[in-house]
Amino acid sequence: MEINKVIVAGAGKSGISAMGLLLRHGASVILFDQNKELDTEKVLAQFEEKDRIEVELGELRDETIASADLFVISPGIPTDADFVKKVEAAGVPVWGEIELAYYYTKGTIAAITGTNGKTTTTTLVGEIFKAHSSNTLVVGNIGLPYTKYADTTDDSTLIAAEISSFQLETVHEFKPHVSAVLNLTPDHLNRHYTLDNYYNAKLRIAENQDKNDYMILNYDDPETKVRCESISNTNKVWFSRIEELSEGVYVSDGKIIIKQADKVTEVMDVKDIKILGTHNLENVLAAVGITFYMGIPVETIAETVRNFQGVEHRIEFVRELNGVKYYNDSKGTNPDAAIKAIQAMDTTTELIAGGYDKKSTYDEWIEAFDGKVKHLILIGATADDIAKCAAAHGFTDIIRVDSLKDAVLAAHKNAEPGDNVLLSPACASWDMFKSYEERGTLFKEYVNEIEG
Ligand code: UMA
Repeated sequence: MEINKVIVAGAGKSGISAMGLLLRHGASVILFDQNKELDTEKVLAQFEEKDRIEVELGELRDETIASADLFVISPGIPTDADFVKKVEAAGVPVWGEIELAYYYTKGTIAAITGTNGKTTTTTLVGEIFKAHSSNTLVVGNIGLPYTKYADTTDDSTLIAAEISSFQLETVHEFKPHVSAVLNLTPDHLNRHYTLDNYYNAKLRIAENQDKNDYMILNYDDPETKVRCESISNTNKVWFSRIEELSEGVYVSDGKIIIKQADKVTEVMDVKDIKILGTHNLENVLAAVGITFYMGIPVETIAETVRNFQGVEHRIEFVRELNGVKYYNDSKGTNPDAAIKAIQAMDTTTELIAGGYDKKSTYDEWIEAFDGKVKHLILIGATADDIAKCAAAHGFTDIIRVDSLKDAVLAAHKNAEPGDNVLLSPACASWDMFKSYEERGTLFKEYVNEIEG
C-alpha cells in the first residue's frame, strides 16, 4: 500500500508520534483534532517538516477525506464517531496507531491485553527481555506510543507491547508472535456499549496469528476460558495459579512449572515473587509463559522475576506516617482492578475512590470491602452513584470531598496507627485530571506534604 497523504486524528501522544513516523517516511500529514482550541503552534514546533503538515480543527471536511489515502485514528476517539463513519464510507482505510506501527516494525512482538494487569505484565516482560538483550522495546498503552519507536527496530528487536481494546478495534494485519489475554472483566462500556463488543475487541489480538505463534491465556479467569475455547488458529498456552494443567504454566508445590507435551521445566519458587496479591501471581505466570515462548532462557526469566518490584501507580507503597501506610493505586481505574487492591490490603483501610463515569457497576467492588474499609472517601463525577450503591449494600461510612487534596487530608485525619490509606478509585481520572498518572503523582505529593 502507498502511504502518501494521511489524516492523523487526535493530537495527543499517539497522534503526534504517528505523525512523526509518517513524516520520517516521506508522507504528508493532515492533523485533525475536534478540539478547536488546540495550540497549533505548539504542535508544529515539534516538527521540521512543516511544508508537509496541515492542521484541521473542529470539523473534518469532505474534501480533506477525499484527498487522503489513509486515516490514522488515536485510541481515545470512538470508532463510531460521525467523522470516522464518513471516512469509512469514502473507502479510506482506518488504521489505529498499532497497525501503523506494525507496518514499519521489524523484530518479534509479544502483545499483551486484558482488562487488568497489562501494565505490570508488560513491564515485567520488558524487564525480562532487557535482561536478555539490549535490543528491546517496551511500548503501547503503557504510555509510550508504539509509533514513536516502530522504525528503530531491526530483525532482532524484542518488542513488549501493551495493547488496549481501543487500539485493537483498528488492527488489520497486526500479528504478534506471542499474544496474551490476562483476564476479561467489564470495563469501558461507555465506549464499547456491550461486553461482547469489548471482549471481542480484546480477542482480536490473536486474529492474525498462526500455528508458528502462541497465545497465552488465563485458565483461572472464567470469561477468558469460555471465550477463547474456540480459538484454533494459533497455539494456545494456558496458565493457572490454581490447577495443575496437563500442559501450560502453573504452580505445583510452591513452584512455577512450565509443562510442554514432552517436557517439564521448573522455573522458580512462588515465595520469591516480591509483588503483592494473587492477581500479581497471575501476572507473573503470564509473563513467564510469554517470555518462555519468545525464546528467553528460563534462568533469565526466573532471575528477573525475583528482582521485580512492580510498577508505579499499582498498589504502590508511598509512605508510612504515624503507623499508617499510604498506597497509591491510581491505576485502579475500574471496579475489578480496585477489588484486587482492596484484597491486597492486610488491614483496615481508609479508601479514596470515585472519578470519571465509565458506566461501571460498583456492587461487586463494594461487596469486596469485606469489613476492611473504615471510610469510603469519595471524589469526582461518580461520587453520587457510588454512594447510592454503597448504601444499597449497607455501607454508609462515607465522606464526600471536592478535591483529591481534601480526600488525602480526610484519610489522614481518620486513620489510626495500623491502618492503611489507599487511593484506588475504581474509575478513570478524566473528570478531574489529565491521566491516572497525574492523579497518582498528585496523591503522592499530597501524602508526602503531610507533616509528621
Ligand atoms: N480527540 C478528538 N475526538 C475524540 C477524542 C479525542 O479529537 O472523540 C482528541 C483530543 O482532543 C486530544 C487527542 O484526541 O487532542 C487525544 O487522543 P487520545 O485520547 O487517544 O490520547 P493519547 O494522548 O493519544 O493517548 C493514547 C491512549 N489514550 C487512550 O486510549 C484514551 C493512551 O492510553 C496511550 O498510552 C497512548 O495513546 C499511547 O499509545 C491511556 C489510557 O487511558 C493510558 N488507556 C485506556 C486504559 O488504559 O484504560 C485504554
